[in-house]
Amino acid sequence: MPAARARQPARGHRAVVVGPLPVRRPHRRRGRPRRRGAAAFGGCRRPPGRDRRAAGGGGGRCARAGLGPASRGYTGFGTAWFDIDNDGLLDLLTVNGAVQTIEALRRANDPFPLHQRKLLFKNPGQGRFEDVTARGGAAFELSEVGRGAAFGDIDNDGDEDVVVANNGGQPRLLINNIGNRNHWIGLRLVGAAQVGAQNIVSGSPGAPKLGTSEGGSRTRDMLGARVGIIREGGPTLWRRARSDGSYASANDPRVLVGLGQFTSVSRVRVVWPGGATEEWSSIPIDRYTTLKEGEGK
Ligand SMILES: [Ca+2]
Ligand SMILES: [Ca+2]
Ligand SMILES: [Ca+2]
Repeated sequence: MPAARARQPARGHRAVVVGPLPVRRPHRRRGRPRRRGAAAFGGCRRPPGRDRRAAGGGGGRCARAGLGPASRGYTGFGTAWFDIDNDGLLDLLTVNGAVQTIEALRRANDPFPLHQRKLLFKNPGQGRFEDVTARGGAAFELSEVGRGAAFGDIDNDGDEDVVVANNGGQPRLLINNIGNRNHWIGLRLVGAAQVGAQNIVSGSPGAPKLGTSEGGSRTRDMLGARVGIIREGGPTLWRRARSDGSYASANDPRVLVGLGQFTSVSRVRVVWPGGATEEWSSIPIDRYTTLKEGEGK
């Protein structure tokens, strides 16, 4: 069991709001579409890493996890497991939009009868997800033709934000307002011989910008590397450096891990794509740190 429980957002709290981009009225408000088509989670998968508890199990357990029935009738395009409240348990967002005309919308003479709501699921850590879409904020009141979703900490404040692309509509920037109420650790994993002399370059928001030079050489993100966050008195949290995941979208390749109320990390273990394993200690929390292949222990 973790040493301390993360704070939960108050019921009714708006977890995510639309950021600088304007909010316009939806084509039709809410309007749950008629149940048709494939369930968004018909092929439910575990999230990246080893933390089975985060997903409520593997394939075939969607119904028991509370995901299958809740997502049936939606077509998910942009999807990711991400820790919206940094409590160490991966939550789930799906950005939906149909590819076949929704008959109820067509009958209502909707000019673009493909729009669907986004869905947001909270992971309480007990193997079953909670549909918290109604508490998600203004962005979740919109019904749009969602396609891409890019996940990353766009404002470098320690929680994951989302950029949503819509077919025939405006993009949306979903700014996370609750994640950095908990502790977190941010890591950028770079390959050997691509960076300069520094072993660890820290700082938040002083983390190196993606694709920029560092120490005179161009950096390369080690996509596919797996990261274990080892905490005294708590389970190891495994994540993976990745930019893939959603349709026509690229995620922030940095690894951001919510720590809940844990105020330190014992060690960070990295399994590089080539198979080598290294560890670092004394990595600060609540900021970003760059780890270079070949300079761990
Ligand atoms: Ca969470
Ligand atoms: Ca953020
Ligand atoms: Ca934030």
